[in-house]
Amino acid sequence: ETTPLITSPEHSVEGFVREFLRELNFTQGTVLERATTNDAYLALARTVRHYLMSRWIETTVDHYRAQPKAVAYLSAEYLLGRQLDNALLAADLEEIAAEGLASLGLDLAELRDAEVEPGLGNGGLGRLAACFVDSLATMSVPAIGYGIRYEYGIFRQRFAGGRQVEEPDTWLAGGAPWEFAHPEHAVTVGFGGHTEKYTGDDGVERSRWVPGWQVLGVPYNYMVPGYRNGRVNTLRLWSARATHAFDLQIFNEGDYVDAVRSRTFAENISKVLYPEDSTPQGKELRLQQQYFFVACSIRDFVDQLLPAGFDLRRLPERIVFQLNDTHPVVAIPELMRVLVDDEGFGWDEAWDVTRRCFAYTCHTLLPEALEVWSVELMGRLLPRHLEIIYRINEEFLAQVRERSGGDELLVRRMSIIAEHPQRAVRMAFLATVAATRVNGVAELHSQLLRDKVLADFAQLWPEKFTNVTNGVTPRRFVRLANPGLSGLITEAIGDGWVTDLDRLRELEPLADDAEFRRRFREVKAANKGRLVDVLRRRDGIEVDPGTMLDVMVKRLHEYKRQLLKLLHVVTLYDRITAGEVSVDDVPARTVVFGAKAAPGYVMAKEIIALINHVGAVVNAHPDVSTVLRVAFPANYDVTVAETLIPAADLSEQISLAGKEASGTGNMKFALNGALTIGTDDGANVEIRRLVGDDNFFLFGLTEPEASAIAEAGYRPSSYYEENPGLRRALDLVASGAFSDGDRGAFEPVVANLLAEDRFMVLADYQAYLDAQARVEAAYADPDAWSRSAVLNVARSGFFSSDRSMRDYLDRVWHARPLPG
Ligand code: 26W
Repeated sequence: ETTPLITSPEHSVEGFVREFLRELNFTQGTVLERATTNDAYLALARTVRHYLMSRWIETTVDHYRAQPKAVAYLSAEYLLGRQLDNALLAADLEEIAAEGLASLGLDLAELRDAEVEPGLGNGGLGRLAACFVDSLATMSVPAIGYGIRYEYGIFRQRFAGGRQVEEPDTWLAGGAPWEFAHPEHAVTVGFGGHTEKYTGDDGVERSRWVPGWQVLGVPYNYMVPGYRNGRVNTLRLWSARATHAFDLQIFNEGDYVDAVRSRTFAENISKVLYPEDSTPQGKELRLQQQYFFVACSIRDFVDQLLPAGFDLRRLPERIVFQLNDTHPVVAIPELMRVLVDDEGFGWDEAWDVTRRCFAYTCHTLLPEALEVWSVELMGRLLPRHLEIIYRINEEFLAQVRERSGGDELLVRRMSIIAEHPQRAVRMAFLATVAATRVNGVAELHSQLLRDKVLADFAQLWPEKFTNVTNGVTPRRFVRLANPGLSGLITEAIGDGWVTDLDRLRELEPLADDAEFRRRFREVKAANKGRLVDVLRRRDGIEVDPGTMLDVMVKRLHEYKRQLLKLLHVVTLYDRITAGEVSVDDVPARTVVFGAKAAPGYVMAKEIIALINHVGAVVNAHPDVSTVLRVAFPANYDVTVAETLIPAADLSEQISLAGKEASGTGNMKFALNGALTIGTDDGANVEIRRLVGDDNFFLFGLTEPEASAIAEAGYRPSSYYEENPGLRRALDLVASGAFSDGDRGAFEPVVANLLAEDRFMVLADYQAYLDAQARVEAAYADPDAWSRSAVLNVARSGFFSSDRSMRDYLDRVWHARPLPG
């Protein structure tokens, strides 16, 4: 039994103001007259927290009492975005807070802007994790998110001479009002050392791990409030600290300064998020991060969330660990080690339990993004885990041999251990062998996993493979990001859509209602106005809100083909400056880019520089700039997305078919009433099927077509030779027109397109331009365009992450909500 809870502060303006002033005085130690904006923001955040606290404790206690089957989401990344607005929304405090603060002469909007978003992720995979924990809380599912509390999140991007410069993200510097540190629940994790054989009391030969060094994992808890359902789940992020033993030896040797310095070695583990996306860095520190957080999480679940003396043979009844890509896959040998070495299980018994506790989601199709760890590194850092992986592999391959009648080629292909170019552990294979379920993140992606990436495994275990199409949270990406549209929707169909997004269907008839469309356009215009203000204040960029907003925001990667969008811009520039097209005949557009490049990805950084240089020339041209402008605000993040997406008219989703696993930005745009120009790739396929062909601009090669061309030998230069428009665009870039006459500046980019063009930009160029011509024609009819836009909103309810969670619950987790 727990002691009765102190009740939440009173849900009224007076109650709120009292609590806020108390926080300002007693926690911030200041008074209203002297408070800085940051003081007021911190006091506000803590005030809101108080309203959620009793729900949080009750949720935790209920879960402990009921011991239901819980979901543990294991993810190296959570790209959370700002917390304040989401907490205000969940606690139903938006109006009370605005009014209460105003009565004190404070502006909620200004305090909101003081929050630095926790950017603990790179892109799609990290943002997906944040949407999923939001949906799980809102659906009252007993769930916990586990991850890493990076001291520095994704780098801050600035441009110098158009080139990307990275700066550290000091998100904790202003204070961290949303986190709760629990050093008393720290966990010890070992690394390195060696294993030794011994004979157990039962006479059985066993192996045990003698780690060479240890670190402490300190949990930091974050609230994950459900939307007005009385539930608050937990996100638990681990921070690395040095243990005492860590430096004791050096202390004893008498070097105090060295001893203190050595502590930073341990603390480096959670220091910084790796900014590589889709290109694994085989860095030792990264494997340390991965093992660190999953070892802490498993220990935590077993020791803290299960009752004392729980029979671990029944673990699969209580938990499913969802592996967010391969980053947490070392959890599999870790659970085996805990069961076999620490708990005395037999191997088979332990394997039976382990297999039933894990499910694996793959988020990529690029072969180079499939993580491998060299046997040398794995053996040095985690020697016992390597032994366990070898044994898993041995037993698995015996099974393959038996089933295939000794097909040694197949055995080699499926081995968890790759032999070339070096002996290495293939983490995706390990995950696939162990997991109860393996899923892709959109229908096409799951199909390609079955047919290509993991085809041998799908043959062996067809029932293991499933699809769960990604989703996004409607709370953050519609209700909060687009209050205008939310108001319009709620007025029309009530507010049930916020937690039941399929109800957006009820808007369909309104697509044919001229008055509704007019109001929809009004909302879009207001959102553009909001964006104009933000870009002016934040970046000093002037955007004309009267132009079509054509937006491409996502990580910079060759497969996503920002270059294809840029070639469209260059072609428009070329046609206008050559006098082939009159500015009177093209609708005015603003092309907005937002993208960070991995710091070591040279080509991606060249592309960023090229976009900025083309943009500078286009924007400075007296004629061209009347109908075409390029805006590339630096440091695209969740906060920028929240003002950019609701303002967009056109959503660019133009990856080469078969390369983008799903995309989730595509869903956010459609839900906010932008039309998509896109390839038949990832979740675009499902978006187009749902919104209808007439309301989607499809272009480009299909996946089978692209594969066939690659197979036959792709020759990009033939497209250059045969397409005069394309030739002129590339020649223009190569001529130095965008680099003050310097012909060498972007030579590597052009040369790569002509010689290799791995992602078939040139092959899709003409189809893309034709599709953009269809966009222009459609945009010329505002009524028809807004009809399509409304239909995009009405038919995109499927892309709620609540639906993704229902699919995981049914197809993968076999768990249920536990409403309060
Ligand atoms: C370090 C190596 C590394 C890092 C990140 C390899 C792979 C990744 C991720 C899997 C990349 C990623 O974020 N994938 C994206 O996941 C989204 C959510 O499922 C999808 O919508 C995107 O299509 C996919 O690119």
